[in-house]
Amino acid sequence: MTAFPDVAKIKYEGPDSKNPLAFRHYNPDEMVEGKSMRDHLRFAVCYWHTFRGTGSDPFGPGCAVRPWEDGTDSLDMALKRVDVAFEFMEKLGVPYYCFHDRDVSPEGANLAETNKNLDAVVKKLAESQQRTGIKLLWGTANLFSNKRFVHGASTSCNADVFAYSAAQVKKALEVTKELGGENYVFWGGREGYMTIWNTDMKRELDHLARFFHMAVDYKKKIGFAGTFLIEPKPHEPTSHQYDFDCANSLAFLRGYGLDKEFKFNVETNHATLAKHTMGHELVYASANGMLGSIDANRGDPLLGWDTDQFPTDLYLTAHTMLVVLGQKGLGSGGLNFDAKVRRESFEPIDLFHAHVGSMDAFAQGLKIAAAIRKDGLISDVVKQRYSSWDSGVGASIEAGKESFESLEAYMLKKGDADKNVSGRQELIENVLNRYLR
Ligand code: XLS
Ligand code: NI
Ligand code: NI
Repeated sequence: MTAFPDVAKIKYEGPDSKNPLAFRHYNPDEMVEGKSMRDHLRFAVCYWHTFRGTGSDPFGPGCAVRPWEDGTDSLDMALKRVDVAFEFMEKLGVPYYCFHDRDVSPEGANLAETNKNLDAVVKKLAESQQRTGIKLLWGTANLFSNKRFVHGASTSCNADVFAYSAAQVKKALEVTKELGGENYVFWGGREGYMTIWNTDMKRELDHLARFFHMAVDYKKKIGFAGTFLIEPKPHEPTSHQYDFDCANSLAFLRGYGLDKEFKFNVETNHATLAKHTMGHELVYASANGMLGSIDANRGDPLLGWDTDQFPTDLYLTAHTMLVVLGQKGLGSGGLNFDAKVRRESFEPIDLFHAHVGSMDAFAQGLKIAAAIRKDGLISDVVKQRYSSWDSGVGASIEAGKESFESLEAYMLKKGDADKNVSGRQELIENVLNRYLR
């Protein structure tokens, strides 16, 4: 059985290729700054959108054509779907995938049955990984779809739901470890609130921290060597999510003594929902040593929700890769396409177009970022802009040798600050465009 009979393995054909099912830039073995594109980009396909997405939106049900689906959420279907997923990923040539427990296997009548279902699918996932060489970038638990999570999971007002969530994450950690997962992600789901009037915020935050501490303890106990990643998101589904953005999440982690145990999985559309650019979130996380992985997608400037579109904007991919190169890679992290095809793109082939285009956009972004770094034109402008800190009073302040009194004496003697120089934004933007030809 093949799910994609019309698609052969996607190959690199070079920038002049007109073949929509070929890479024009993603050439896995091509070396950039001494490392292969494959190792720089560490692409992952996400199971939830790509193999469970139906095209439903708040205004209508799913309409995606998926001939291999039998319309059930049965264990049998879950097992068949693994073959579809691995056929897709092998043809695409991605090294990694990511999943939530409930994407890959259905819930049973109780926790024990649910875990049993998961074990059956994990067995097949392990065999498929073995056969294809495709690896697990990260695993996670879905603590938001089932109605028991209506008030959240670890921040629920119902202590039993906290307990259920702990049991579920325990199991998800075990299977992630079993499958050689390189990270484990915590996205808040419904960890937040709809109205402050019914919410004991302090208690909920304490519970969230308690949950993370338990997860860290269990990680150490079972010897899971992957990285723990928090995925910030400011809103949706709740009106105020607790892991709002990178700065807010870092403050939370530090406040509860958890910051050494986690990094961030930064998602483009979450950054923009927080009224940040992706660039802001990436640089903030990276500057604090917290950039662990990326959920690569984009939003729609005219729609106020997490549209999770495939990223094709070269300004975005080039800047993202500039930050990644700047910190010498993502370590155990990667670029996970947490993205879904539009509802209007309902044919199976659209899944290939979407991934091929975004992989190419990131490969091109990587080449652009490397060229920007090589030329140094932009970094020279930035360096020049801060040159007053390289010597004299600037260097002395940075070295911690000055005080309010000494700086007052310095300025009284000098009379006024040196003249400012231009920020050169337009110049930088023009230089940038030279690389995006
Ligand atoms: C939802 C999140 C989710 C996480 C994994 O907005 O992006 O898909 O990546 O739980
Ligand atoms: Ni995500
Ligand atoms: Ni998201």
